Amino acid sequence: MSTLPGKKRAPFIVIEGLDRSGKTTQTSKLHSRLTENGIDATLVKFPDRTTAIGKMIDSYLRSTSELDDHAIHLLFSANRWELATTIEKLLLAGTAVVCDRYAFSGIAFSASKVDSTGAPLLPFEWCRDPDVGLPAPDLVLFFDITPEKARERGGYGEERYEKEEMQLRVRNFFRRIGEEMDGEAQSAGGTRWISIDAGREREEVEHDVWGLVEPLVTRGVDGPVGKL
Ligand code: T5A
Ligand code: NA
Repeated sequence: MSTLPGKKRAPFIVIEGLDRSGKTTQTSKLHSRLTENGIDATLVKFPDRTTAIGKMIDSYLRSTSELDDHAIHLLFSANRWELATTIEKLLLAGTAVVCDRYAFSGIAFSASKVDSTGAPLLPFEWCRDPDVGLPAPDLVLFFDITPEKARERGGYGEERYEKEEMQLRVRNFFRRIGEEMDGEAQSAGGTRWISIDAGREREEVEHDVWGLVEPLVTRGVDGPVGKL
């Protein structure tokens, strides 16, 4: 049952960022802290590797299968559409949704893929299209980290995109998306995009995340769920 005042709905909060920036650590901390404070919250993660589509994504990421670049991009998006109605219903019922990666990862990673000459494989606009119409987050916390800091955390793993040059391109695309979002949010009252220095101690990052999220979940959000 919702604990929000009046006709307000709960907020949709996304934590985005580079690989090893601490998204999973902080989304799960945030979810527990909300619950401990008596606030209804659900934790969601993309890719959701448990669904049929998610299993195809998982084997692609672990390089046990090959897929056309367009096809895998559309699967990542389809994996979000599988949960779109659920997310919207939760928010309207007063349950905050905390999400570990979302459409911005979809765009930034696919747009960063290049051929052997360094030319982009997929146009930025094409990468954006399949996610148009998905529930829009009210707040995106972008976890920024340098490759040097990521390396200190045991470095990138074995998965397909966990290479330093790829991560640098992804970082630039995330910044471009953030700048565009900021402009739109100011005019249309849409998504707020806030960059967080994720290279610091866990407790410092947690403190900043809570400071941004707590007022939003307590106040609630007016109006319907936005659309990307
Ligand atoms: N992808 C994803 C797409 O291409 N398209 C899409 O549409 C989507 C949704 C897998 C890949 O898929 C791509 C992006 C990815 O390349 P994933 O499953 O989210 O995506 O990736 P994971 O491997 O699960 O997670 P990440 O590598 O992104 O790591 P996290 O979640 O950012 O970091 P976390 O919390 O697991 O922490 C990493 C390590 O650092 C430590 C942790 O204990 C852990 O060991 N750590 C810290 N150490 C020091 N200081 C801190 N502040 C720390 N915080 C955490
Ligand atoms: Na993660």
